[in-house]
Amino acid sequence: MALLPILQYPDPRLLTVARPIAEVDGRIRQLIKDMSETMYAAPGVGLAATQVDVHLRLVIVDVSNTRDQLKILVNPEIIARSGTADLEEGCLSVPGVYDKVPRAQNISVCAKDAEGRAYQLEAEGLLAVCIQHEIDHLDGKMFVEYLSRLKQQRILSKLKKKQHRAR
Ligand code: K1U
Ligand code: ZN
Repeated sequence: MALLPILQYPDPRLLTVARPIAEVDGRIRQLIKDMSETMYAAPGVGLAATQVDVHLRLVIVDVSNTRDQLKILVNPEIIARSGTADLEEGCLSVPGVYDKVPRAQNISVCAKDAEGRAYQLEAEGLLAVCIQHEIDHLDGKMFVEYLSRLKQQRILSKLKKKQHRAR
């Protein structure tokens, strides 16, 4: 079992734009295994490779109550969006902060699975919000960037104090 360290905001590595995955090979499948163990242990409902300091376009999500509906999205691309979601989101890289940000309620996303097979997923609600949040991570964008300057400053000062105390 490999639990990977999750980068904590404002670590500048979280701003890196991830590269597409050329081939889904054994190394990527091992990364998927390690990321899923890390996400379930956190616990979280999603994780982007960026958050474990691997700058490749890979996202995993599981929003099920039973925690057995893992979805793997290699090189995900949103091809359609509709509606407006009204959900608070959180982030394993910004612990203790929850807020609403503008997201589509429904999305269609193209991706590859752990065998490198292309598929299309129709997602709504929390699953759709989570996938949008994770793809933002791959593009080096943090959900707090959607919040007001004042909120961002408060979050930064709270997390910096917390990180200082943990040293
Ligand atoms: O990307 C991440 O940092 C993971 C994040 C994903 C997310 C959650 C909610 C809305 C959008 C994106 C989390 O998983 S935060 C933790 C969390 O929300 C949760 C954890 C356990 C059970 C249920 C929710
Ligand atoms: Zn996050």
